[in-house]
Amino acid sequence: MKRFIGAVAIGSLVLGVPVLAAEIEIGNAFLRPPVVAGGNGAAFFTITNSGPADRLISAATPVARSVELHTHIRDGDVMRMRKVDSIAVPEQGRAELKPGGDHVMLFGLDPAVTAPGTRVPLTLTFDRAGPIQIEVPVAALPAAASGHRGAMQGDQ
Ligand SMILES: [Cu+2]
Repeated sequence: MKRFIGAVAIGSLVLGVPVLAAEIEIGNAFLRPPVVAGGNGAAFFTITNSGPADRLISAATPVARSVELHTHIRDGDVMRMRKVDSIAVPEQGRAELKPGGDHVMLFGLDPAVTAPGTRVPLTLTFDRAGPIQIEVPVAALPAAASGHRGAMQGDQ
């Protein structure tokens, strides 16, 4: 396995493209649209890593005012969102971004891309694997969407 990874790394240098990204796979992606037009959305997905430990260090999209990596922390009885510098992806493991946990926060999402099924372009940049371009389909808002965290956590 180590020899295989070495070969991939050399290929990446020669080609000058992020061949290493093949070690990172993104699945189960969905975007929870803002409750209010022009508000904030959140993207969730599973990162599967077949290579060495890596970190998601940034995310970007042309259709939001700004994008941050977030997690939830417990503050007394309340779960609060916090910006984080990176989201760790273990070696030969996975990281799950899901409601109530880590997520990609999209501030001021363009109302033109919030209809269910719309595919929102998102560039994920990994410390080791480099940038990976994905498209995240917009999910329907949960019927009881009202900003309550309990409702959001049930929305998988
Ligand atoms: Cu957030």
